[in-house]
Amino acid sequence: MGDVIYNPSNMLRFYTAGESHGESLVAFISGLPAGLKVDIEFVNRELWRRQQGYGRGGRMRIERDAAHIVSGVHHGITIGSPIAVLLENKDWKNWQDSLPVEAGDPEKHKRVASPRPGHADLAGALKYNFSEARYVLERASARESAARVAVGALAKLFLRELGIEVASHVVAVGAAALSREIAWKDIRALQDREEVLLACADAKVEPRMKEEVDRVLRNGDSVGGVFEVVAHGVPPGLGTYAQWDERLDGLLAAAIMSLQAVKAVEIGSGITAAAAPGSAVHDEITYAGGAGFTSFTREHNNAGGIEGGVSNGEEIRVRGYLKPISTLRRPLQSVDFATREPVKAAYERSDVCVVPAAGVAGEAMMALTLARCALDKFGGDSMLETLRNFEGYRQQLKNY
Ligand code: EPS
Repeated sequence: MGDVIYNPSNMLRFYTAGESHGESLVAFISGLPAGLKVDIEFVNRELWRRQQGYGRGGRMRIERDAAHIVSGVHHGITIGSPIAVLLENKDWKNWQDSLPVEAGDPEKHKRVASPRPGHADLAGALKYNFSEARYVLERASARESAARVAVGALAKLFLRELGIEVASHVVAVGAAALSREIAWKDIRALQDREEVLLACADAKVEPRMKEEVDRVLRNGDSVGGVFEVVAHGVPPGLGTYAQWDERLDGLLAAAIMSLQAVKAVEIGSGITAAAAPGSAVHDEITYAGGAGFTSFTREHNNAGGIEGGVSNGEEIRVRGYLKPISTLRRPLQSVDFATREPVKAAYERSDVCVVPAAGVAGEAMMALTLARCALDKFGGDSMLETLRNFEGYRQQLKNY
């Protein structure tokens, strides 16, 4: 297996580059088999979905994200070589003088005079030895998640060939929260909405979520929340307990936790399970037939589709818990980088709620993680080979 912690895959690798107000974002993905159809409209729709949601700031009126694929795809299919995707920052034209690649005019630089509590500003400035936080926020910004969504969409197209789909919904915004589990078909249906308010599947709870956003908007504050990402149609057997860094739950937790502003990750009903007796938590097993990969069935899915670090054939459900956005219109106390005097934290145009957008980025991370594990299990340099291997495994499960 691989030699990089939390990247056990020899096959699928991806990276991003780009600053929030730089010329463009770049995403790179290597290891997708040849012969995968690339539906660029689907990729752009995913990018559009990430830009939606009530509580976004002015920046989303400037950007109109679109994927510009520059390598690895020809005649509408992957050719097995690395894929690079560019996403133009439309806002770049407003930053060319203040954030140039060349030395430029130092008078025009836009310093971030005081670090925002909760943001990477202070930790990043100390780490990289910057006298202020401009370069820190440029890369720490959640704008980067657009690049992940672009390659995540390619991972979704790959998974689709295996019959696996990934979708998300918003479980909570501030104190407004769902009190029931939402079925897959209702979560899936959210993707087709042409207007996204808070990506909540419950028509009674969504207006309460909007009220939470309205309240913080009035107060110059911000709000966090919880999104859930669900993968449907996942076969049993992705990930393994055989080695700590190959466990699917660990990989997914790291993938979701790596998203900007996520401070906790839950798999299935992991948080409430900690306070419940085992008899109420574990999902009893029956053998009743059905449409799944095997005839083993479960009454419920508290495990979130993963037992022992291995997918068990149920839906995979992972929740990301977002802290409130750290840029506040009524800023918290901080310290001036130059004078060390007490001042209010810097304020720049900002979102006040990004839970639906984070859910879309969470889908991308789930899709990339599952695609990586599927390729580790099934391999293949071409889709023909991958699908043949997958079909052989499916038959093996049927015959079990
Ligand atoms: C962000 C600050 C805001 C957000 C940005 C994330 O950017 P700006 O300062 O340019 O208004 O809009 O999110 C995006 C640009 C995006 O595409 O999601 C931050 O500091 O994290």
